[in-house]
Amino acid sequence: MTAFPQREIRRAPETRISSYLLVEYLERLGVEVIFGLCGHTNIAVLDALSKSRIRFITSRHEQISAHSADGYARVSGRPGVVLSHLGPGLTNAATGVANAALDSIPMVVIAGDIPSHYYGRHPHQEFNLHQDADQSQIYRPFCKRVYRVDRAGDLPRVMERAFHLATSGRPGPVLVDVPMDLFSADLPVDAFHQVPAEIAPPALDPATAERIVQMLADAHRPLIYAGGGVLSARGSQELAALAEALEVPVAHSLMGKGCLHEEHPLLLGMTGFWGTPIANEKCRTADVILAIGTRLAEASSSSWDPRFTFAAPPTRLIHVDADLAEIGRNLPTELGVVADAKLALAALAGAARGRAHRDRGRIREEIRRGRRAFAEEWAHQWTSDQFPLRPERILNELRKAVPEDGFVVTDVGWNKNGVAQQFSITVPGTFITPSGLATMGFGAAAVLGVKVAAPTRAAVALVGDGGFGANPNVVATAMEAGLNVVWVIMDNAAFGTIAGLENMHYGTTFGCVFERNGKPYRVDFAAMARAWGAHGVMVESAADLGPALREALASDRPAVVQVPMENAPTPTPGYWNINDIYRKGD
Ligand SMILES: Cc1ncc(C[n+]2csc(CCOP(=O)(O)OP(=O)(O)O)c2C)c(N)n1
Repeated sequence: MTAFPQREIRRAPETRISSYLLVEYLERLGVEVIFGLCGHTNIAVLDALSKSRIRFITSRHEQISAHSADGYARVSGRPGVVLSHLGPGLTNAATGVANAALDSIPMVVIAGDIPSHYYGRHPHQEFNLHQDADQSQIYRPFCKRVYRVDRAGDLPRVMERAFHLATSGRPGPVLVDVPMDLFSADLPVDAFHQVPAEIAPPALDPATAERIVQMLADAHRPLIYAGGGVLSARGSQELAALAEALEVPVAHSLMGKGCLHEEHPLLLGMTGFWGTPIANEKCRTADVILAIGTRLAEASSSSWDPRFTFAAPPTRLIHVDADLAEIGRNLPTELGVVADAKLALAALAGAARGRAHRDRGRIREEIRRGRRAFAEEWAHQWTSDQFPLRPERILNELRKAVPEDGFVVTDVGWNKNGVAQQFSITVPGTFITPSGLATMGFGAAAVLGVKVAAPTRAAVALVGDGGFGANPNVVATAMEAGLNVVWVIMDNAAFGTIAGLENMHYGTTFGCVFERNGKPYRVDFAAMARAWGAHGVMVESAADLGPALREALASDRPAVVQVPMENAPTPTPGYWNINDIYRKGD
């Protein structure tokens, strides 16, 4: 019998619709929640999500989705994922994504775009004034990478790259822009086979660790300056071990708040414009500073003016950061190291253990006295009974009501500056704030993602009435998603921080206060919360606040506690160059 070669029978590979494969891939990557808002370009993904174990949290504004994803990422340590519609959906989300970018928060934004076959025909909701299907360009200045997917077959590879880039090195947002028809295309069932590689973060080599430890040990007035990178790397224990081994005081940036227990005897506090005098003074007079996980940003560095916070030189600066581009940018740097903050601190603490160091005199006593002297300036305000309340009284009641491991999420305004300066944070990572972009509207929305990431812990947003008013429909999202967060609104009937600044320089608060017929105009946000089915209380005396907070924290619903407050400025022991710029005309 003649043996004929077997003819290969070619079958079409088994395929499925891409959006279902995409969602299964996200499940495999460990995505547990997606924040977003619907549109005709992304409902294919929504249908796939409806069949998956990934939770979808819808909001009433894409900025809320992006801030919530940001809050979720900060607490969970996983990338936040946002699903957006094209055009106005993506532009609405932009502020939240940009805020995440400037605070180095890992995020993947998946956006629908116009159908690919309408390219060049200017279809509905497309940005095309300079180029067809151009929406992804809007995200270029603040994304680590912007991907536009042109073929369905590219989607798996692009998704893998997006998660890889968002989470590795210096984390940040990545946009994946997908023509809507590609969500309904057929793909081989195994198309999404590649997952991001596990990355071993860069460590500090032993010789450099030895050199840095020796510089710190020999220094007369050494100092460690900790930034948000220490917290995102979960490096607080290693930081404490290094500081204690060499008896080196620790100051921190805004993002570094909480890097050490507030009562740690070597903790100086925050630097810069809204910092503390002792932290600014010790930084300015240090002979060696080890800055780690920080970009030495303007506000925390008193606009880099050597008279206030950092004077390098003569200070010799060592700078350890995940991002090479940050090193040497703002201050002359003697030694730069690209390393993960936790690994670097572990190596340094190991090298420092048992090491002889120069006598630090009475550094702990100096810190204690310096911190106490500044705190005494406002001590009487912490118990003030005045109504509308003093902001310090609000902080006092909040600190007593929120468990130590509860989260305090701020916005911008008195809330951010006051908490960073005066509020005790004892558990690392429980202070969440928008630093780089300082976005009004962040706090009220980010708290939702914080609660999703840590559902059993208290989550409180401390926000101004201006900031809360930017997007009050966060309450609706919290109600629908069953997120029992608390918003504490410091209500001074103004964009108070800017009103104070304008008044200081121009003698007016024009355009910065809320008025109707010449009188302060207050929105009853507590009533609004009740209208949405949430718990809402308007505080009517200083004595009301403590019980109101406890009731809100114990509530089985989201809660708004609105607190009428005096518009008083936060103390500014540092410097900000803007104050030298304003000129008043005739
Ligand atoms: C989106 C956005 N717009 C404008 C600003 C400028 N800004 C900084 S603080 C502030 C006032 C915030 O007012 P409020 O939330 O009431 O807090 P307060 O200053 O009264 O404590 C404004 C408008 C900003 N940071 N973000």
